[in-house]
Amino acid sequence: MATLKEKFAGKMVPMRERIQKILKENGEMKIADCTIAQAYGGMRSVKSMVWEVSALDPNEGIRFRGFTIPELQAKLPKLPGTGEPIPEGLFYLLLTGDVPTLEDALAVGEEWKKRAKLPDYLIKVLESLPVDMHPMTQFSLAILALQKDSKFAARYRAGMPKIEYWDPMYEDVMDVIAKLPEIAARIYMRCYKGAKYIAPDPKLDWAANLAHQIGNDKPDFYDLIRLYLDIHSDHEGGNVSAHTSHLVGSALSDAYYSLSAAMDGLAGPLHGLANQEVLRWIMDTMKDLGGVPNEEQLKKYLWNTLNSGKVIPGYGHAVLRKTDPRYVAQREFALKHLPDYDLFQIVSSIYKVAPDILLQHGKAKNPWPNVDAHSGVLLMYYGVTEYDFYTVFFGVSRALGIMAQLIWSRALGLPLERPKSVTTEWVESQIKAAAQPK
Ligand code: HAX
Repeated sequence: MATLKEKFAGKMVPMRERIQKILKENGEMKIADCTIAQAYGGMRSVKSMVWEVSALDPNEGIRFRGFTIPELQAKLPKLPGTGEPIPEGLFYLLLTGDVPTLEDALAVGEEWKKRAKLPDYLIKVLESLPVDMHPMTQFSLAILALQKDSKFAARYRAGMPKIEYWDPMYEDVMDVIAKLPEIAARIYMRCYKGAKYIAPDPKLDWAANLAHQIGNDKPDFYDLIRLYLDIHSDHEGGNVSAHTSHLVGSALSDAYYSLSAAMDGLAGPLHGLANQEVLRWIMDTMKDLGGVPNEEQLKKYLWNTLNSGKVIPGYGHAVLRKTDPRYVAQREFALKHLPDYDLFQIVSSIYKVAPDILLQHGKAKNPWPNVDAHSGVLLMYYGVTEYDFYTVFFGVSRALGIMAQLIWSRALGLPLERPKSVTTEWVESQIKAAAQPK
């Protein structure tokens, strides 16, 4: 059996040739124009970056290497007696484009276990942080601290040729992904459980070990974390976390810099932090209304949120125009495992009433729920009540997609990202010139 690294190396040369042919024969072909509104409006829909590992369709949602979430749930390897694919297999798919066997996925897991031990200096860094520092800040700092051991940075300094960049990038990516569950768990146990650390269990898979190290060993919770880490892993290249990692990596910053920066973007409330905001919003609703709200009360509360100039967290999307399939996957998990849970009932009631309200409100282009509308309630059900921590789970998962792409970016020799900016004065001059009679 070829190792993941050998498998990737075999894919790299044909892919380089494929892209060189496209650039040589069709490099000047136009694929997009950018309007003034797009330049001011966060570059929505401007096709100006290549991302190999996943693609997002506004109506259908995410496909990982061409596969929808239900297709992946059927095709990717699962451990005997469990319900969801292990993320080790998803990473293999994202990196190589091929569906792994269980043996392939387990080999990735073994590789990660060998690289998982946290260095002493990192533990000291974590122990030095205030426990009331946001978990995402701690997570980003921990990843950044590991940069000290970057193999890419060391080899670059020693004068590595460009053709070799992918190799130490691969090593850094495998090293950092391996360590994320323990970093996350240490932050959780220190902030919320009096620093009662639990050692990783070598018999468990990468996702189950995260659950285990936060002290939650229910088999259904293991499956929830596997599902969670699979579905949050990637969402094409233009979202804030993915684009940040791509941009930072394009300066030949190593995987640690790139991932830490991506986590800073994920920590924004319009992006990954929305998952904690959803829970905060639901808890505030229950507190203000003195219990589980009925649909009429929810409608009123949703209008109050909008009328006070706030967004409804977990709803809307910059690309999607239908219910997010990641929301649907989590809803199906809830229907199977916790159909009567009161917070799930609230999430379902919001799903019934919020889209119509957002349509009447008339601003959001997409009134449907995104991934973050559902994830917190599932975690809450299994006892992870500290919602400030939720985005860290998202970050552990998101590393899989953006780090697989980072290896590809170095393998393909993608250059420094450097779009052109213009001033408003320049925009006005163009408008004026266009209005002149020809
Ligand atoms: N509630 C209220 N207003 C909303 C809204 C929502 N859920 N979604 C969009 N709008 C508003 C926007 O704020 C914007 O208002 P202004 O014109 O006053 O600025 C208007 O509708 C048009 O926005 P849009 O084009 O539909 O959406 P954007 O592409 O600008 O933004 C967001 C996409 C996801 C940021 C947006 O829908 C939002 O703020 N949603 C709530 C936060 C959220 O759930 N974020 C997580 C998104 C998924 C993700 O990245 N997860 O990590």
